[in-house]
Amino acid sequence: MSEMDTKKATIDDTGGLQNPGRRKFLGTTAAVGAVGAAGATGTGMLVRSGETSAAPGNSNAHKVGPGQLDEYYGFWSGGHSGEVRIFGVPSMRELLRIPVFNFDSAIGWGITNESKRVLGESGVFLNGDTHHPKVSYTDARYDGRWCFINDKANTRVGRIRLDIMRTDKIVTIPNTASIHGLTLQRVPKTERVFAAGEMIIPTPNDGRHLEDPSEYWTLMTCLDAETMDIKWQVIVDGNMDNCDTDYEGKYVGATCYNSNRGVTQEEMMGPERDWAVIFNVARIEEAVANGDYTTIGDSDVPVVDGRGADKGGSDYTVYIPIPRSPHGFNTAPPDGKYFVVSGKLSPTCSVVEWARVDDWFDGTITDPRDTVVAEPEVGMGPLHTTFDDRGNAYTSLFIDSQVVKWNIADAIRSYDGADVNYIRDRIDVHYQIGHLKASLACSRDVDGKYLASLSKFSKDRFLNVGPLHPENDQLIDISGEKMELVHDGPTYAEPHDALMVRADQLDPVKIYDREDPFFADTVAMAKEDGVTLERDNKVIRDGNKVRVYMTSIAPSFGITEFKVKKGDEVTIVVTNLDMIEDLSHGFALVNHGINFEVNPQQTSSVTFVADKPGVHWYYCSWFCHALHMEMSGRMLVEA
Ligand code: K7E
Ligand code: CUA
Repeated sequence: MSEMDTKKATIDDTGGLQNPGRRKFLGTTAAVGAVGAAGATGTGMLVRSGETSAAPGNSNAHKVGPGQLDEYYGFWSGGHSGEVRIFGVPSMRELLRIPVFNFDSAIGWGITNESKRVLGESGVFLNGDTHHPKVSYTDARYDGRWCFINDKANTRVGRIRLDIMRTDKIVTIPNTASIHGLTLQRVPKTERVFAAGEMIIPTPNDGRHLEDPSEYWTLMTCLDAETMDIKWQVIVDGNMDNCDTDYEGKYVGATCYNSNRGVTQEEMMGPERDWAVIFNVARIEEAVANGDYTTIGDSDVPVVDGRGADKGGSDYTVYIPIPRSPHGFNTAPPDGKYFVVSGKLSPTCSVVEWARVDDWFDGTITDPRDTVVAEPEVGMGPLHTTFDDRGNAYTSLFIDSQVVKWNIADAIRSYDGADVNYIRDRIDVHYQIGHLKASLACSRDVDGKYLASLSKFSKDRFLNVGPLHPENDQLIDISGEKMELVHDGPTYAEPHDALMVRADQLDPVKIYDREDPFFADTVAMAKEDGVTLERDNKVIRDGNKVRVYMTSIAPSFGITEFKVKKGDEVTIVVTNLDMIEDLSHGFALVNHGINFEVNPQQTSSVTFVADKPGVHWYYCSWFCHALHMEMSGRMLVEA
């Protein structure tokens, strides 16, 4: 028997063409039980050799030798580390960490004045929980401008500039709690960012309705991608989870679990069906323009009322019933004709046609369920779905610890009554997969080459490093008929989602432009002091405020000694005059908790109170030269 024949036999043996997997579908109660058991006892981690795709390598295309460059930039969320990471794909080499909501000792994120301006008032929090990195689009193609990221922990949205790979905006979202889903307008370009509030709270959350969950709500928020101002919010029924947009710039939609707005786990799992809620952006913005909105508490953000699940929707929303506590919401490329909702506590995915959402809003369809065009059974614990360029979907199965490949057109035929097998392949992943993402699968350029599978448990796959195990981010070659596992990659706490951008779609700078807005405020301060940063080394005293302007050129700082008085507020501004790629300096001040990066042509600054009389050395922390160890100086603090 060929590999394909073996596979088919397995599927048939375990219960027919549409069987969700190795065992018969257990029914919803069993499914719910298994969700708990999988994490706690490892029920879902049984070895199942012979049941799934395990074809030996048919290609070495994924190998990236020393000195060779990767084909894709991978943007990985850093989970509750609060950062975003860049991986090279297919090598899965970690290339960079970009702090967003977290403190970062290496580059001084949270220490420098420039990063504190970005963090703003929310910088008092040292943690964040990033889930869904999204790169901006022009005409549904990655345009290399920004990567947006949510903070579930402290209800924020951050933006990373992809030319310098640094965060330049962070916004706290009012009136809602814990931003989970995050997605972007694709067409004509990313002008709007959508942030789905997850947890329900009283609105305003000022002490009223503490014990009355029927008065708890959550909201969808729309931000202006350019200014990061909040444009509007829509109040909805239920909790929102993941979200995505269409390919025409008309809609954003989110999955919803806990449609009866419970506050205990039993209540949240109660309903047999929850829903996907779709927002009609034009109608919402029309209502805002007409003044047809309210505001909540102190916030002046226009809030439109999109509740009405019991009636199927409102002027602004449609609630499409979906079984059961659905999680992932993913629009299928390259044309964006359908979106797929992954059922989580139901072994199904639901395929919805965007054009039928049009039909619902113009009244041609009156039952929101009529927007559903397929509901394939795919396996246990479907969480997220991604796509290739050949009409196939790939769904992560948390409980089964598998990726299942299925064909969308065949699933639609099957839903219409045809006797077809829409399941194409299954592959074991290790273990308890959450997100998965195929190369370019959120864009028109989807290419069906690689799939990143982000598993929550690594168990036995790596050397034991103690009670906290790494996650396991695996790379799967999906270019052929059968999926092929090509790489295990341990990662830290805990990448929920990732996306891949083709290497030629990004063009980061290698050396800062002296006009870069990232440090423009610091440049303006220098100008007021009459200081030209590219030339001057000067100490300026202004009452008890002292500003120390110094250059750095390997292997020296422009100032190697300066004197201040105890209690002075000292601002140190360092400008790296080196023009050589990769020649970064760092500035660390001993016993002051200060260290930060100064990359070629960058200006960085820090402000602190000199409260310890004595001699305090500062040194360059980025190894830059044979005399790097000698690149240092002294701050003398008079008693
Ligand atoms: Cu499934 Cu936050 Cu996208 Cu985690 S969410 S897995
Ligand atoms: Cu400059 Cu090390």
